[in-house]
Amino acid sequence: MYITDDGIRLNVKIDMPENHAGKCPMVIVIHGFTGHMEERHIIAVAKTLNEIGFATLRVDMYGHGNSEGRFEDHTLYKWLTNALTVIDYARGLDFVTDLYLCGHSQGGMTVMLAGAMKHEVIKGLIPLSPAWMIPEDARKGTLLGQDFDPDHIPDILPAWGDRGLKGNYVRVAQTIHVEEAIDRYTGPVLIVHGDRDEAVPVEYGIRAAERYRDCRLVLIPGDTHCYDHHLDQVLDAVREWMKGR
Ligand code: FER
Repeated sequence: MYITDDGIRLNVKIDMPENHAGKCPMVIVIHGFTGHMEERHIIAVAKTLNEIGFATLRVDMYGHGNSEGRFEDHTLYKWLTNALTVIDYARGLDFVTDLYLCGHSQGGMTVMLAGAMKHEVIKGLIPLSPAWMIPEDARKGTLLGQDFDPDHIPDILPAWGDRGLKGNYVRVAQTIHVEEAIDRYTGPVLIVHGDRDEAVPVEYGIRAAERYRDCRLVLIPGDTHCYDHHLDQVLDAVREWMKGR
């Protein structure tokens, strides 16, 4: 199924909770940079939420998965307007009661920003290994394992694999200040982060958790960016925190 955001078709998938009858809360689940809605950890988190009474809406963001837009053209602004559109779509569904946001990595930073922008209607946030070093790194001139002059950004950065990413991604990222978004969101937050994360230093999960007003932090000992070793512990953390909400 597709939702259209300003002419761009976004692939979305809604999964209802088991034994569903009537209204229920919903969690929007967003993948990371180069990711998509069918990744193992994204599906697993959605399924866990479905098991404890939450509907989920997974979405492929601009330039990712089966959504429109080219990867090289994606920026955090585009992802943010995608998120706002999906939030409004979910709010318009007649079976949806409370609305939560969950995102992994770049999707985690996206829900931190979108949650602040829509704080009146977002009941809780689950940033998983949130990649909120991206704006800071963009200002310093180091992204994707490459260094560049932050005042003379290349037109194209070679991204992971054989993909390129336009310098506009960096220019947009340089304008974003995640600390302000953290301060603006006063609802409950769960952050989960592997302490051997090779892509997003675990210090970012820790720092965000310290700064949020109401945050539970679950560190997964020995685990990686996509939870190769202990995905079950991530799911336990999500289940425990969401149960009873
Ligand atoms: C980077 C490191 C990590 C980066 C992006 C990420 C754009 C995001 C990872 C993810 O979303 O999984 O240098 O540059």
